[in-house]
Amino acid sequence: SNFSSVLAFDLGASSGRAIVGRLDSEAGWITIEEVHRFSNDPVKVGDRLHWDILRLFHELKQGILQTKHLGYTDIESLAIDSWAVDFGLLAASGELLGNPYHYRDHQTDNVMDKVITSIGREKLYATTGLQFLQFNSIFQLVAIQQRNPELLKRAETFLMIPDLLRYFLTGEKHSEFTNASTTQLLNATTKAWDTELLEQLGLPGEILLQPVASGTRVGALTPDICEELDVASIPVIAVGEHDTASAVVAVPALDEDFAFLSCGTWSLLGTETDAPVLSEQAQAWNFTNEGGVYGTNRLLKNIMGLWLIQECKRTWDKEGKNISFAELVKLAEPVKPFQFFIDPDDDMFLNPAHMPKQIQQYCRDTNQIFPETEGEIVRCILESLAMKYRYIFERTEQLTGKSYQGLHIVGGGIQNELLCQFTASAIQREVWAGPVEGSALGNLVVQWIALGYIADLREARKLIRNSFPVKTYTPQGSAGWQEAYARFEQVASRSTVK
Ligand code: ADP
Ligand code: LRH
Repeated sequence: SNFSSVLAFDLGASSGRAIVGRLDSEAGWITIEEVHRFSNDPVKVGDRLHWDILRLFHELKQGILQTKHLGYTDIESLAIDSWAVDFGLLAASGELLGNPYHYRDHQTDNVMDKVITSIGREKLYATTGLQFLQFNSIFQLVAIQQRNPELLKRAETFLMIPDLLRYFLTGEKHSEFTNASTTQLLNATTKAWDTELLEQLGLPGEILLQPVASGTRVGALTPDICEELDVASIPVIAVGEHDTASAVVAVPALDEDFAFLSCGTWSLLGTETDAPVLSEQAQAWNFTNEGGVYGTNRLLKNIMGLWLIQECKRTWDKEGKNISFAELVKLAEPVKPFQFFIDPDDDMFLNPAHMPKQIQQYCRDTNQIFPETEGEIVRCILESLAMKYRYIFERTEQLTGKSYQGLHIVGGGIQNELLCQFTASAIQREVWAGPVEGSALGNLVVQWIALGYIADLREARKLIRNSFPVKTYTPQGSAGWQEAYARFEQVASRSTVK
């Protein structure tokens, strides 16, 4: 038949979803149905912050059950993608050792600087091509080694979050390439674990598995799981298991050269290149080179993103206010523009106890008046994010020597239309928003490429372009944004290397 159905699990830092995709290869048309959605709530125990990994595994099972209950009996494969950098450690018995840490756990505070001192900043960047973020797996491993060396001693296998959940489903242990590239332990040139770096840090290289290419079949549901869920076995594919790798697969670009913003908990802004960009300028601006599917490279920068709003919302929810994201945007809309700015990427916003107070503190520290109402705080965040997008967009153009006509935005953040409009106005180019389920779609189409239904990445992007709406935003009020950008830059220059 011309039809194929596959199942994608896309786990973001704020929520996860199971999405069935149906491809009509004759008509060149994809449809999707969200069969299950669940929140992803980190859990703090003592000083440590963890992911609730068994709950997430439970939700994967619920997703498989829901798929069956909705009548999809012809699922040809499934795949998982998730946020990057985090991992679980397995004992020799194959059992999970402890609960994986959340990348915002404070155990890595101050670890990065020590590693940089011992290895050298230039050397680390030249070797791995990765931006310095204090939570990269390399720094998490060094933090564990210092704080809880017994854990590392007992570990026999290191598995990134999607590798781990896939192992729970299939019983097979594999490391997938795109996610491995976010550890800062993979060599950007050879695409293999950098043994010299591991040795220098005294990390146990033997727990790392050689990465498999994205789009590789890596097992099937175990007989036990099939029996428990009463389903037939389903083949499992390692897609671009880093959610950002999958999101960029789904950018509906017609040109070879395009700029993208993957907009969710994080904002990842950059472009796709053929090879890592390791120039002095890229290092000075702390741009990253992450592995993509089918030999692509992502040159991009992490921007703190909608985490800032999520955390304000969580604080206000605790106070019993329960304001939805849509309502928060409505509150921000009538607020007078350009009154206060933050640099979203200041370290002080990575994981503060009280985000609204932290934002006010930043404004005080930079001699500005500060936002007080919920609407003012959200306005401050959205304008500052749009300004930071411009800052990184311009630097992306400078690094590649290319000029982009507009910016593609994918991910849950495009539901925030005020942010999309601000972004177009800030960058003075068009913004093309869609699809909203970028990572899940990227996950689905790589499964279809692996199964032989879609020829390649180019055809996949064309199919997505045909099947899902893209909304265009055009710049407005350019003089005001231009003048305000100068003030944003001045305020943000207070922050250290960004
Ligand atoms: P992740 O995959 O990182 O968990 P998503 O891509 O699902 O994140 O995006 C979630 C974000 O999208 C929320 O934090 C929120 O800011 C934004 N969002 C979701 N729904 C809406 C809405 N109706 N209006 C405005 N913003 C929204
Ligand atoms: C986005 C993301 C991003 C990483 C961060 C940890 O979900 O994968 O690409 O930097 O989470």
